[in-house]
Amino acid sequence: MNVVRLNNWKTWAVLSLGITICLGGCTQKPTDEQLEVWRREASDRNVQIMADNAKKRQQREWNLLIQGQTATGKPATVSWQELVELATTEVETNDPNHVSQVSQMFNFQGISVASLLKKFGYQPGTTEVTFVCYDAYQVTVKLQDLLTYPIILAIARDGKPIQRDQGGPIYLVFPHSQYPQLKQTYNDSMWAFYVSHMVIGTETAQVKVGNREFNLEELDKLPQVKLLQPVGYRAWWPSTPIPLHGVRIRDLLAAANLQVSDAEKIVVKGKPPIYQSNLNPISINAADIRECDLILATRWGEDKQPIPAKMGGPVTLAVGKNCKGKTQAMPWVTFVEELSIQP
Ligand SMILES: Nc1nc2c(c(=O)[nH]1)N[C@H]1C(S)=C(S)[C@@H](COP(=O)(O)O)O[C@H]1N2
Ligand SMILES: [Mo]
Repeated sequence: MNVVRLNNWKTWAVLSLGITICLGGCTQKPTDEQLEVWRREASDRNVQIMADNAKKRQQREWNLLIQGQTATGKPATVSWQELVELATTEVETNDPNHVSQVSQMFNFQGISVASLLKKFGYQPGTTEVTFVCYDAYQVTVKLQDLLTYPIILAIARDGKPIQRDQGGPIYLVFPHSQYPQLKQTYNDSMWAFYVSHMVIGTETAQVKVGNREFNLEELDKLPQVKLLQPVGYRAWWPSTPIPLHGVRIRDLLAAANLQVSDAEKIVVKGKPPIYQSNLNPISINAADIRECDLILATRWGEDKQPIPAKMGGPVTLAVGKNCKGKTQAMPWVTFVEELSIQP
């Protein structure tokens, strides 16, 4: 299987700091020197405020969601504060993604995934855990390996928080130096940056459409469609044309008694935070919903296998070849949770 990389996460990861300088409201004409001093003071203050806000935002909002086949089947949210308290495991290793000198060692500090599995439990028969990232990348690790090795969700490197452009604030780290055999199974592509969710096994399918919830049984009762084409997901799918099976979004909207006018859009929400920006939601025109194949897929392959979390399942968006323009170019959303209508 190929790792399909459609987008450059780095462009998404960059935080832009706006700097506003107050030059208005001065009645006496200041000298150029005075202006320069004020400008610098305002700018320094602004940088400080922005940095403080960024720090607060990161601590308040960067939670880790634990979902899927936990012991109770219920999801949980671990706050940043709790993560900091749980981050007691240290791993000395080099970092395949930050190689300045070949053998440079780092001291990573983080939460051992084994301790999270112990805390939240897992249902019998669970074999995998999937880490979902801010940018809609995900990696899947064998449960047995997580129980055997100190694989951690690192929140500090050499005593400092991990910067966003270094994979922080939560970076999945493997003890490569202590257990070199792990490099075979978990190479550099498995070190997941900015992890936002830990999904135990695969969730049960559940999609919110307007005010209604559809489970797999209900989705299966709607007319089933099959698409056959190369997929547009970021990673872990074959690169050859693949059969995808599911339901048309238009049939789903009708089943939920939702009418969409031409002025409205259908917003698709998936688990990864990048899909959930209010400023730039993933949306589809009403006309495209009517006229081309936009489906929520629940199975793949000739043998209609369920879509595992490893591939972004249980429910994913697929865009048919007959869709045009902006819709054709849209991301194929993984871990779909909700469809809603917006003006
Ligand atoms: N969140 C996230 N983590 C990620 C990736 C990504 O796109 N997003 N890419 C993976 C891959 S394929 C590699 S090789 C390494 C380094 O990615 P880079 O070359 O884009 O820095 O990070 C891994 N972790
Ligand atoms: Mo990669």
